[in-house]
Amino acid sequence: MNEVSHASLANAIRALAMDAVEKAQSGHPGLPMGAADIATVLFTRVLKFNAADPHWPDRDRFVLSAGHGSMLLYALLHLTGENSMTIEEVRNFRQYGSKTPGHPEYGHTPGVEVTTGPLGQGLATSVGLALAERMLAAEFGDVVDHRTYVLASDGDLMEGVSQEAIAIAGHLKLNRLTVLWDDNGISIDGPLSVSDSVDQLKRFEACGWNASRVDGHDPQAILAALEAAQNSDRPTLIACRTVIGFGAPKRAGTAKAHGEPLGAEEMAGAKAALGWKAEPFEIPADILAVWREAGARGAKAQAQWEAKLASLEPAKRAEFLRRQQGRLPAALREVVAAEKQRLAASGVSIATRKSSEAALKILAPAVPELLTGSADLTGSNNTKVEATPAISPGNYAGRYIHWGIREHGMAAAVNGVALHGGYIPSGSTFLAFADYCRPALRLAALMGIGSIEVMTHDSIGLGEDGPTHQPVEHLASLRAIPGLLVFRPADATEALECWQAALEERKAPSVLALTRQNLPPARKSYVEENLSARGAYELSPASGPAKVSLFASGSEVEIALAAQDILEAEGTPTRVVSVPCFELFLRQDDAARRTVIGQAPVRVAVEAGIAMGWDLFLGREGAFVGMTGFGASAPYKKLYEHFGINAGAVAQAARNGLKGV
Ligand SMILES: Cc1ncc(C[n+]2csc(CCOP(=O)(O)OP(=O)(O)O)c2C)c(N)n1
Ligand SMILES: [Mg+2]
Repeated sequence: MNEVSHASLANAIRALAMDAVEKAQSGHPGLPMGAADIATVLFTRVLKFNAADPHWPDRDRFVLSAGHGSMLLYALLHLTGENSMTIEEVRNFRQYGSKTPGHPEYGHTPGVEVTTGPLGQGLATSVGLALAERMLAAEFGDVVDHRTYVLASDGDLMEGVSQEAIAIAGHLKLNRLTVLWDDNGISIDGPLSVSDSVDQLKRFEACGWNASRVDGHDPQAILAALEAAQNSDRPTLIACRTVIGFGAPKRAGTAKAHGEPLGAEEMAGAKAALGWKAEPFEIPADILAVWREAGARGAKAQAQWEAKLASLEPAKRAEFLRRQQGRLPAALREVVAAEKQRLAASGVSIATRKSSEAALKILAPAVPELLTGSADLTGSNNTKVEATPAISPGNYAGRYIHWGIREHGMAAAVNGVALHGGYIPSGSTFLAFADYCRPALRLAALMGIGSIEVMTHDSIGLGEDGPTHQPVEHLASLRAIPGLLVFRPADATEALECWQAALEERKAPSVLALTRQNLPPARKSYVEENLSARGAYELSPASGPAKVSLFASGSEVEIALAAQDILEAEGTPTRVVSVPCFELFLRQDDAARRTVIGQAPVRVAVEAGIAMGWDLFLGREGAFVGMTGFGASAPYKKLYEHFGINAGAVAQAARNGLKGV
């Protein structure tokens, strides 16, 4: 039946993009018009997908890293027949509540694999998608057998995170990852030559990739390059030379095509040049039919895959499905309960990075989907345990990833692994370098995915390495990201509970902030409930109706408990509230929150960080003991004294408060 030309298929994308941007009077027509030929070849000839089931686990992943070109993706979803992407949705481009927001949003629009828009993130996240596919295949065999395709723009390749991403992908030989570069030589400020002269092919080759250049408007050349990529032993870059705004008489090939509506005249000129005669938002039936056929092509492959899945040995199939569906193993709660009972009796002082390692020794065998890794700080982050052997290039049977010194690339790839399904991925670094991960953490929170980052050396308590390495504003700045769970456990029991809470929370990312220095046990008796999962709870009650409430997280809980002893000895009934996670506390209902905050007239919080955010517990009257500037290089006990973060200071702050009562 295929009498419809390639050009007509591609022009359908161009027309929808022009129409939608024009109607919204906002958006980016240049990329969809320029990359329409690439996308048409990929979706009609190569990509394994079934538009009727965008969640089919063995589909190829397509990531539009250049999220500003969102209309390309929405046009593809509509044309191939993804159910929810009706023409109405396309008409409502960028309007409130539509499935067609300004940039593609995962979880909002079926068929969007990754939220993109911040340039570079999509590309870096795709490394995790491609890695998860190889690792899952190593575990489950050819029931996992798909590829990852990325459409990246100049901006994606200029962003620093792209270097981390392509370096680790090349090193790991992720040969099922293919990047199609929309090589149009244009960015917002004009020709790329105003700001860039990198030889991208050489750059990718130097990172262990195949790289070739094709005419991005020649379907045969694009297809040949995509086919060559299928047989590669390394990841592939295909530089597709394109003209931004292809077809627009005046704006094609210029920055003017990038991010504004073409206007009636230019649009009419473009449609005339392309030979597109249909009304706005109308796709001629013969053209739509071919697109829908492409969208349905994967149904057969999916049926074959279902048969393959059915023929798996039953226990393996059940495990595969459990992992795909994100259901945790029943063993998790059992091992946590047993370990908590052991810890309640143990009484040892230990750094929370070490108690996190101890937790992993229990959790990793019980939760086989848990992956760990580190950005070259394995011995400091304590995230590698016996049950998590490292993967290596070409050998993906393992559960630990040496990311190298690439925190941003790690955090983005961890998101990709989480998005892929089948794993609960975690990375690790020092908390001071959370800033290097921040764009990916923010996207994880926005996407609502359960990535985990272990961040050790969480305060001046790390000591001698000094202020470059001592987090001060980091806890506050991470807590500022909506939905991100920032855990700061106070002892071994809380560390285990925080790990459990992070594992059980599959719709929000978590950061576990852990100490370098030893901490005594704060919890001395066994409670079955995960108290840390409440976010805050009364750890130590007052001897009578409390006059003072002390709030603390992590290593400063010890200080709060010592201050409580001082105040109680002076006859002031004082309680201590441990605050392992603000965000989970905020999820409690009003009454529960009020109970934890309590009625005591004086409130003091202590944390070896800045005060920002603690008003949640302190209100306007409370006092804060913490940091107001950067740390210093010295043994940590000296630093706590120097910066006045100690039991005496907390007790004094309480006494000062009591004077005013
Ligand atoms: C991290 C980040 N910085 C800046 C932007 C704003 N921005 C959107 S597109 C773009 C560059 C456009 O050039 P290119 O990536 O080549 O896309 P094209 O214009 O070719 O479609 C910029 C700076 C962004 N989306 N993300
Ligand atoms: Mg460009």
